[in-house]
Amino acid sequence: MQQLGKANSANIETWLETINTYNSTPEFGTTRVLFTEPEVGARNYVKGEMKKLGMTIHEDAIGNIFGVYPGTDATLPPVWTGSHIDTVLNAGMFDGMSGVVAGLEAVRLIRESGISLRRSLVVVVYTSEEPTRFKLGCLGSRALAGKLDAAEAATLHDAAGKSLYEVLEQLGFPVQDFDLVKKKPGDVFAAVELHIDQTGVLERAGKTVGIVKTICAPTVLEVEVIGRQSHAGGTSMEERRDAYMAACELALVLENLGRHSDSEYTTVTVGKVEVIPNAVNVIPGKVVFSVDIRDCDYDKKNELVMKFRQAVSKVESERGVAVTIKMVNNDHPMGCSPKITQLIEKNCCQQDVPYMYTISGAFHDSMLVGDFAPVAMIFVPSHDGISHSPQEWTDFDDLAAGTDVLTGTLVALANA
Ligand code: HGY
Ligand code: MN
Ligand code: MN
Repeated sequence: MQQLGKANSANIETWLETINTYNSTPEFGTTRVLFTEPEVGARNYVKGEMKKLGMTIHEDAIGNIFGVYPGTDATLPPVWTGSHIDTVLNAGMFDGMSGVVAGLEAVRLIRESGISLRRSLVVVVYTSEEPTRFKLGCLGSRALAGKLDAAEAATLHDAAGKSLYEVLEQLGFPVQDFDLVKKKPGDVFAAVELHIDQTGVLERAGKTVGIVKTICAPTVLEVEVIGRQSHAGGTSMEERRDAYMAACELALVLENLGRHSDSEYTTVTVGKVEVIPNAVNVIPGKVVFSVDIRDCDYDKKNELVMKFRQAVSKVESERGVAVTIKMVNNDHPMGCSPKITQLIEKNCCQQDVPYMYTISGAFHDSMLVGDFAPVAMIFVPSHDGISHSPQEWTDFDDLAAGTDVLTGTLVALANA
């Protein structure tokens, strides 16, 4: 009986360390923004590693990379694994990359074992899971789910005013085939993503694997506050229409709504603030700030947005400012497939890997892939719960153990 070997943590470390060299901020963490030189370099490196593993490679119109390890029956819908390799600004080296590397290691183990798979196994590198360049996350998986088409890609602009569509076209992606990106239910048999926990839950519980039950979803707003720019010394406190103070009041309203939500998974973040003209002795006339609201209960998330809108009207009338709210995205939480989570649990038990069920406060590509395929996620511990930071860390042995559970699960699905 052919046996799967054990994942090699040194292998995983080498892959992650090498991907990490494709970085535009080596002086402070890792920054690999969609379709910038480091990210294109990392894409090419990963494709090279896929080829070494005997995989054939396909890329779609939005730049999703599919590394295919062939099964014996090409007519059967494949099994997917994978994640993203783009990052937030000054990130760590594990968020996303862990899932891509675990997929490569799973293929290496299966190939070396001689075990044949009925269904092909596809390692996917999803385009731009992070909203860093175009303010919207999960661009590749969103297009796969049919929630981002060519016309919408032309309306997403980066800070330089370039649209996603233009960038794709300039890089030579087949934008004319954008409509072919979308997958329909049945096209993919199952999709399992390994990812770091990005909280301290697993580490505090002493568990090596987290089996995700539900993936929380974001509602992202862009809030513009227009007041009246005027002199810091010449304008009395009564006659001011200070856009920044109004924005601060709204931010505290949001924090209060988040803290007093009756859903334990509600989070509210104001992460990005633009103050205009941003001068020491000028009362800001305009402020634009981001709002990132998460929950695994869609209705509760919408209820919080509605309460925020009510608070906006109050601040407008009391402060004499004008506020506009642009909804960037309002995603649905995604439940993971119990069929697959039970398979993951079975592999944890067979391999004697300590595990627990958990919820993902972070969003992931699986949140959208779940629109057309049954999904599940395997978390591995983040040290001190730190992520989206240069201090992000996951032990390579934990990554190897998570990869062994992933590999066992993928083989079972591919031969189901
Ligand atoms: O923001 C998120 O939840 C993900 O890490 N991009
Ligand atoms: Mn992230
Ligand atoms: Mn991620």
